[in-house]
Amino acid sequence: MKMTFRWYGQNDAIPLNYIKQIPNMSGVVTACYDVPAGGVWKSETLEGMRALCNAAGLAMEVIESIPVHEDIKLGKPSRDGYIANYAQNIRAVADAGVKCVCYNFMPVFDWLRTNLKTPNADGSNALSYSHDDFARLDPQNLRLPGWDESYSREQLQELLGEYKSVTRQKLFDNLIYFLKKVIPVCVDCGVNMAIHPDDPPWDVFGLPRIVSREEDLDNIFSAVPELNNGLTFCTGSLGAGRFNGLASMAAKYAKRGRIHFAHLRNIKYTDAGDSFCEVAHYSDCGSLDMAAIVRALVQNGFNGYVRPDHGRNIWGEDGKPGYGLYDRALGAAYLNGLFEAVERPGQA
Ligand SMILES: [Mn+2]
Repeated sequence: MKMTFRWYGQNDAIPLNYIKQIPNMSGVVTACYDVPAGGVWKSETLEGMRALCNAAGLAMEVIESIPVHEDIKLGKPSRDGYIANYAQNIRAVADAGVKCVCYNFMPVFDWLRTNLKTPNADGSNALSYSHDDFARLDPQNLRLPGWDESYSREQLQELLGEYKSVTRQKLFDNLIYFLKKVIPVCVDCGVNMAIHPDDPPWDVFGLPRIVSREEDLDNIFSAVPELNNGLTFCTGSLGAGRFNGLASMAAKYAKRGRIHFAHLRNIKYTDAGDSFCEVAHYSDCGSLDMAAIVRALVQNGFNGYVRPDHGRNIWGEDGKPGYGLYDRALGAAYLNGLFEAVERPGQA
C-alpha cells in the first residue's frame, strides 16, 4: 500500500514537512479547493502544487475530490458541458502525475454529522451523528454543522425542489451516464476513478443515495465494467451501515481490482439504530475490526493508496473537524503496523 495524508493546499494549517515526518508517508491527497464544482482546473495551479509536494519529498498522485456538479446528478441538459469540463480536469490532473481521483455522487450534501466536537471522557473530542438530533433538523431551514453554506436558503430550497423528481433509478442512470463519458478518458490517460460511498450510507432529507451498500457497488461496476471504474473503500462511511460486512466487502472488491483508495477509520455505534461517533483508529476503540479489514485488503491483492481518515482532536489541538494532525498521525502509524504485519509476516 501507499500511505498518504490529506492536505488542504497552502492554506492548510499543517505544513507538508510535518506530514513528511510521519513514518512511511509517501504522498498527499489534495484538490484545487478554490474552483467551484463544474469549473476547470488550471494546469499551472496543479504543477505548482505538485512542485511544493515534491520539494517536501511527497508525491501528489491522489485527488480528493474533483466535485461533480449538481446538474450532472440531476441529469439536466447542461450536464454535457460540465461533464466535458470534468473530462478536461481528468486530463489535467493526469498530466500532473495524478493516478487516482476520489469523488462522490451524493445529492446536495456530502458527509453529514450532527456534532463536530462531541466531548469524550478523556478530554478529546470528535464528530458524531445522532439519529434523534438529525430527526429534529428542519430541511426548510437548515443549519448543519460543518456544511459550508455554499447555497443561500433560497438556492437550497430550489435545489431540493429540483431533486423531487429524481428517483433512485434516475440518480443511478445519471451516474452511469457520467461514467460512460469519463471512464474512457480515464482509460486513455491512466487515471482510476474511485467513488466514495455515501456518508452516512442511507437517504437523507428524502434525497436518494445510491452508493451505500454492496448491491449498489455491484450495480455500478457491472454497468461500467472497466477497472478504472473503482471505489474508495471508506470504512467509516460504509461501516455506519450495520448491514455492510466490511471485511467481506474489502475482500471481494480488492480481489476484483476495484479498490483504488482506502479511507481507514473506526466508528462506534452509540445506540441500537444508526447513531455513531468517530473514535481512534484502533479496533478496540470502536465497532469496526480494523485488523480484519486490513487483512482482507492485503490478502486479496490490494496495493493502492491508503489514508488515515478522520481523527479526533487530541492533545489540545483545535484542528479542522476530523482533520487535525495528531490523531491522524497516530492513525497512520497504527495502520502502518497493521499493513506491515500482513504484508511482511516474517518467519515463524
Ligand atoms: Mn471517507
